[in-house]
Amino acid sequence: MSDGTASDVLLVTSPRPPWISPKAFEVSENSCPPLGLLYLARYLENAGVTVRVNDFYRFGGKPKDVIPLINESRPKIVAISTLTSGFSLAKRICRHVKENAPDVVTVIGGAHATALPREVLAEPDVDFVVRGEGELSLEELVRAVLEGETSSTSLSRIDGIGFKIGENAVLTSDRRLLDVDEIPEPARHLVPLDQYLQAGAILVSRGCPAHCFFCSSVSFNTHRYRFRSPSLVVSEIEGLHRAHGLTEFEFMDDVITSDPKRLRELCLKLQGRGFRWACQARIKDLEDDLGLLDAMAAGGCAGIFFGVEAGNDDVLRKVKGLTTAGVTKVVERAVANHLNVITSFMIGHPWDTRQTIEDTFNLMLRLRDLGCHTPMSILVPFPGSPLAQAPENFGIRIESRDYSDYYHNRALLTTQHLSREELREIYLDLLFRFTIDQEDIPTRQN
Ligand code: B12
Ligand code: SF4
Repeated sequence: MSDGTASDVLLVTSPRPPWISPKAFEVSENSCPPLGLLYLARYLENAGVTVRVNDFYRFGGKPKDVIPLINESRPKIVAISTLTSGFSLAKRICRHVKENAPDVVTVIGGAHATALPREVLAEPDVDFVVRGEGELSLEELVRAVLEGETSSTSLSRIDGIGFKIGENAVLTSDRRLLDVDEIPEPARHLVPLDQYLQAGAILVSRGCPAHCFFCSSVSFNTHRYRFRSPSLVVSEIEGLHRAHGLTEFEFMDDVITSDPKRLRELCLKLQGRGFRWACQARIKDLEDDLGLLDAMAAGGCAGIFFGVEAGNDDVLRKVKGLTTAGVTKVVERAVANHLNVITSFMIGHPWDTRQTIEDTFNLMLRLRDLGCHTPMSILVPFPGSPLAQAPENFGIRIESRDYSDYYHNRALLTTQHLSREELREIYLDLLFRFTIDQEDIPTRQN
């Protein structure tokens, strides 16, 4: 990861918050190569730019650990990937960069910068943000910086970025979404792949067509779902198998089931190859197409993650357009196909009362009896989601703007029915009742 040679661009992930135990990274879900950064790195390398990647999130470290890295590789640009919860640490990385190498340009990209570009640019040590898919935007920005073409006129021509003129933030036009079949494979050689438990992490698609009120996916993909050509996916899988001996893969997509035709084609191509894979899927896509689950199982699917989110029919309909009967039907078929099923739940929806949460708990128990893992979390108002953009439309008050608290086990909201304190108390009570005979900690959202 750190070979000590000079590089034009240093790409880093924001470190994990100090309160997360290193043990959490011994769990496979938390040990995934930073695909977003590796896609960016591939574009930069293809453009002749030298790049170094440091994954603080996976391998630990503090914001100040960027200092030896910049001393060693003397980059012109330090670019940081962060989600909302890592933003305060990303800011501190920028501060250390500016204190130690004031001429180095700082860039922040990822979900948080996409949702709140002006807020991120208001930080004195942040020079640029990149909004949405970053491959082309970063490549053009890096070229402009390396060639000294950083007048506001030149920068304004680069879509998908934000920069400052004096105190004012300027956002350029949105970047058009990429053709997913033209995106080269991530530059996995820039990280020690064998040190990730999910070394076989791969993206089959980008985007999600759904409209969940709590999800920030829309700020990225404007509901456009783009499934890669199955033959390209297979060739990436074969490449990973040849180079690293991998036979187990994790499809990291928001959802994998929203283009059933392409998914069936992919499953057919993978059938009988001996590869096993896990993915996230939408129950809505499968409700009327249970055969897709059979095709997935035949194609090597061994694990499936569903964001069910609620167990009361009224709430479930508002949150996901689903019924508990529909959920059970799909889950039963997945179980019948011997898939390892994770059904994830949230409490604290705008319509949740103590009684509907009890219904959620009961559905969790029923699904557990079917053999599912059932993690549970509290609704978090992630920036960029419809909920965060207009909480009043949902009768919600956001009680904390401390983004380092934006994790799924934190109570951050007061709803029309439940206070923040009540939500926290109910959550702990449910966890206690649930974990008496089973430990389940939420790690992923869908
Ligand atoms: C896989 C995944 C994980 C994995 C692995 C993450 C990893 N190593 O990349 C794990 C399980 C660890 C994980 C954990 C969490 N995740 Co997660 N995760 C995802 C998921 C499903 C896919 C990520 C991915 O690979 N995307 C594909 C790549 C190509 O996109 P990308 O990473 O966003 O990168 C592109 C752009 O963002 C941009 N970009 C990104 N970084 C940078 C940096 C620079 C400098 C530039 C220029 C551009 C740029 O360019 C990239 C290429 O186009 C996303 C949903 C999604 N579709 O993104 C949620 C998502 C990112 N996760 C989310 C959340 C909330 C979490 C957790 C907080 C959950 C929790 N436990 O409470 C944790 C926090 C982890 C952390 N780092 O702090 C939210 C983020 C919301 C937010 N505003 O913070 C998302 C968007 C899901 C959602 N819809 O709500 N996650
Ligand atoms: S929560 Fe999942 S299904 Fe809903 S919009 Fe987000 S990615 Fe799509």
